[in-house]
Amino acid sequence: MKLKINKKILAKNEDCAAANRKFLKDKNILCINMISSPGSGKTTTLEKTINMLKGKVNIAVIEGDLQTQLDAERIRATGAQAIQIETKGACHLSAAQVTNAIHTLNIDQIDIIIIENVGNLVCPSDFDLGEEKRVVLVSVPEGDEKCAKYPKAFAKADVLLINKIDLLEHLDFDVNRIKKDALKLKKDLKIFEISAKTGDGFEDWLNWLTKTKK
Ligand SMILES: Nc1nc2c(ncn2[C@@H]2O[C@H](COP(=O)(O)OP(=O)(O)O)[C@@H](O)[C@H]2O)c(=O)[nH]1
Ligand SMILES: [Mg+2]
Ligand SMILES: [Zn+2]
Repeated sequence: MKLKINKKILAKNEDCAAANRKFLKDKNILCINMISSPGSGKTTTLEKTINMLKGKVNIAVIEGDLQTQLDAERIRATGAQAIQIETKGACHLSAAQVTNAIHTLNIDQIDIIIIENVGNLVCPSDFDLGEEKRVVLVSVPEGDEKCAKYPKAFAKADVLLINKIDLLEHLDFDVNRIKKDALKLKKDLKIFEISAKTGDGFEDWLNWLTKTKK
């Protein structure tokens, strides 16, 4: 019974995601779904990305959190548009919530919409939001076993961002291990090592982003 209901929910979500994808494609907007654990640095990475591309690429953000408008406020402080979805307890975003958010944004001047999903490496992987590309982010303090433990998040991603590399010298985090594990799950995964704090490694990530937009 439970399985049947889950299948139905996922099928309905797929329809909605397909409609989002078509709508954004017609408007020539690149949409990215960003997935990671809480605190790994999604919002900080987005702030840095927006600031570094200012005047060149216009980015809007859809924020997902259980509650509060805090992340949307951080993004707005950069000058970019941000819509906050408060899921009121749900641990992932659904495509229908994203549809509403897209229609709340002023999308006339937007090149890229980045969705910061609810901090969770588990069920967001199962919910297509209508994105063109999926980015999974892992940070150094979380440990290098994340791919092994949460394979689906990596197998379905196009990009892996390894964040907080400024902390590598303080922690036992084997970058090669996580890269090897990730590439086993997805052989053409693009991997960038970054520090959202210092801006290290951003050049390659931003190049990928701007190239993918074209
Ligand atoms: N040292 C260091 N701290 C970072 C980096 N990126 C984010 N942080 C810190 O990690 C914490 C969580 O960041 P946040 O962007 O809110 O994570 P989110 O929950 O994934 O959106 C904050 O205290 C950030 O300042 C980084 O590259 N290096
Ligand atoms: Mg955040
Ligand atoms: Zn969930």
